[in-house]
Amino acid sequence: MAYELILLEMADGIATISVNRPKALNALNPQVVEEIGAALKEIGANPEVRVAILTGTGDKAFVAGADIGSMAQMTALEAKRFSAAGQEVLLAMESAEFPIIAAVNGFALGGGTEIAMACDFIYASENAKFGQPEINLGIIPGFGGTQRLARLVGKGWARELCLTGAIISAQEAKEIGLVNKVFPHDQLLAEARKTAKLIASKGRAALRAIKHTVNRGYDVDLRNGCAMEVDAFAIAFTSPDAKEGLNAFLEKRKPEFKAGL
Ligand code: DAK
Repeated sequence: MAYELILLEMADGIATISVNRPKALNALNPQVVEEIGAALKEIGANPEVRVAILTGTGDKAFVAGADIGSMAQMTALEAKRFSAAGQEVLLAMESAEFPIIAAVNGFALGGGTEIAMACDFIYASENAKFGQPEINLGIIPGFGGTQRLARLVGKGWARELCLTGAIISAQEAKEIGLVNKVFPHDQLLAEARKTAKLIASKGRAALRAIKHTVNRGYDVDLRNGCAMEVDAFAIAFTSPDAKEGLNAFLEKRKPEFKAGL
């Protein structure tokens, strides 16, 4: 598919999706949401790709939220469709067979924080800013913000951020557990790529099993989560990668994981 509002690059086992509307601070309109969904499918169909990075173009914004101009003109039905499409894409990110790293290079507000939270973890540059300012527009988060934020940083912070609309720095976001690591602005993408490269060197079946078990297990009680892990372990164990990993250790060499399972 030809993309107009995102850039998709796939090289060395790593896909990079960049939301590309820098003049609108990469705000999400229905077309951006649709193109991200299409990109996820294209990446999933490429057996060479093991990991993805989501970022924004320009120096100022990752994603400054849902596009307020296009939202203001929506009928209730269009707003419902937009919300449903957004939720579907974010769920597709979580159930994708490859991990996704959010490289937050500037404003990640509203839908921006929400889409970052649907990634597997977040790296941010020092100038990144996070928040759920929907309350200032008289609305509430519509792409799962009330849910994912509470799960990631706890109900107290989720309530404070959603109720006040406060914007927090990358460092504060790190302190509350929203962000894993903060880097100088010009090093963010290189650092995200370094971690992506490390992940891309691992076995595909194990990557998928870990991602799915953490995500699905988080929503159930410990006993059921551990039962999911038992099944996922067995599936990963039967992959050629598991054989390679175990043999490589015994033969005192580095494993070479091919795209297994
Ligand atoms: N939408 C559309 N355009 C935006 C935008 C946005 N979210 N954010 C920035 N822009 C545009 C600005 O209008 C401006 O365009 P021009 O005037 O140059 O044409 C350009 O980007 C540069 O922005 P500023 O001139 O404002 O730049 P500043 O550095 O002065 O300020 C800022 C940066 C990020 C603090 C400010 O732009 C800002 O406050 N932006 C809005 C941030 C925001 O409130 N984001 C949350 C949006 S609400 C739902 C589904 C999802 C959602 C809700 C419902 N369903 C359908 C139910 C999610 C909602 C949200 O995300």
